[in-house]
Amino acid sequence: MTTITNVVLQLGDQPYEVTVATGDCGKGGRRLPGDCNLDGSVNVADPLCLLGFLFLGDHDPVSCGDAAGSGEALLDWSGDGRLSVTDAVIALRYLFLGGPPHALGTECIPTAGCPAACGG
Ligand SMILES: [Ca+2]
Repeated sequence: MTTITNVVLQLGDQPYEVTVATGDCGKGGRRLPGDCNLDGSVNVADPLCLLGFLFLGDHDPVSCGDAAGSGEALLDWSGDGRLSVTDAVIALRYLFLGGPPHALGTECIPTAGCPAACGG
């Protein structure tokens, strides 16, 4: 939800009225890259969730948007624009072998067209 508020700022003798928008501002909800099961954390359940989606027809974690930072990009650990078993392997290497983190980082990011699934 976006809230629009008019605020008057006094700079010296001059008042300035500005409009401030707070909330999601249309960017979508915030999600954690790699959090396939949308529980707000990344652990072994997430690469298993991705494999389930890819090979078993489990729930669809990617259909909430297709722009950068959206559902599919959030599971694309390699950042090559495709979802494959490689992304699950990269996730497991990150979790257990000190491999590189998700291509989009390790912090919650706005996701176009997706509901929120992490803080903020
Ligand atoms: Ca998770």
